[in-house]
Amino acid sequence: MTDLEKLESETLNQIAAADSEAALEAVRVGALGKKGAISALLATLGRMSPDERKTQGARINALKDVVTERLAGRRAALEQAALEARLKSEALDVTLPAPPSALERGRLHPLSQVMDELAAIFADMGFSVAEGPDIESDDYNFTKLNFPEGHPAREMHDTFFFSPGADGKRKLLRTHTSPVQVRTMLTQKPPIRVICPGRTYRCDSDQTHTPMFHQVEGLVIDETTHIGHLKWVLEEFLKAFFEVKSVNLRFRPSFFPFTEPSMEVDVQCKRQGGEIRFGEGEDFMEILGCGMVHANVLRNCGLDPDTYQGFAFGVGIDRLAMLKYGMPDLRDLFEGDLRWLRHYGFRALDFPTLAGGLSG
Ligand code: 2NM
Repeated sequence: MTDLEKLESETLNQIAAADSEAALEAVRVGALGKKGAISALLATLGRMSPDERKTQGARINALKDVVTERLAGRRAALEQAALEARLKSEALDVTLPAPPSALERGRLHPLSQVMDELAAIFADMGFSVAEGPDIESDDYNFTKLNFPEGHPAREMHDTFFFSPGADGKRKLLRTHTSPVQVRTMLTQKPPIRVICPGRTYRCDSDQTHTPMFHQVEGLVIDETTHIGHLKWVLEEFLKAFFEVKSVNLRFRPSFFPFTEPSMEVDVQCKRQGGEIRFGEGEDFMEILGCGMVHANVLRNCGLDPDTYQGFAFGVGIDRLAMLKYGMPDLRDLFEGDLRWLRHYGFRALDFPTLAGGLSG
């Protein structure tokens, strides 16, 4: 074997054995680099005779070509192997379920859900939602609503009062959302169709009362609004809310300072094994209060009772939520227990609509 053949077989073996791009580069430098073996051979050509240079030159250049070609081939193979290894190690099983995001894990409180349902139901009947402050004046919470000074109905509300201000008047935490309706009548011209959902406060705490609770009140005022409209609205509301085909309502005469006549409404129901069904059965359950807005209230709010008349109603949202979603204890609603919320909560993006279903 000539020296050239030996150099060729050694170099090609080294190329074949190089197991990384760095090792391959070392082989290239050793053969074709400035001080490489083949470069050294090429440098000897200048000292040869023309004949010798012709034969040796051809051989050395042939060696250089074959080494260059093998280097390129090996480099391509190593790059391909590196790519395959990376694809394998970074492989992603796109059929695996994605971990739930915060948006999917979070839950809406059932009271928020019920308030969204109420907004959807009443929006469908042409009502808008009105809101007002939790801290109210005695005037808006009581006087304008026909609770005379010193009237026993004021005491019945177990009001939380603030200390008197510079004007000697006491602010209070609203005991119902009716002051929002007062504000609505004072600022809007009839026809008025609003619901007023929100927090209300009374100094009362036991199994069925919390000092803060939620109410929705409705108000409709126009020139010919009558008690038949009231009955229809309540029936449609209760059917839509409890997702039943029919409800049977019983109207009992009652008293509220702001309505005349005033009524309490019972809904027919069937109780069995801790479950309540509406629209059937022997029992009646009291569910809301309502009436035709008192002429004094209309006058106090700048409306002429000879032109306008209307109805109003009030419902406890907390009890509505408990009845619909089977929550046994009122106080759990305000505990902030995450385990309870995971059980009773609603998915944030399942917004209730009449067309798509109120409660999934
Ligand atoms: C109820 C029952 C009956 C009511 C009346 C008014 C207003 F502002 F128009 F006078 N708002 N809410 C009302 C009437 C509330 O809750 C049980």
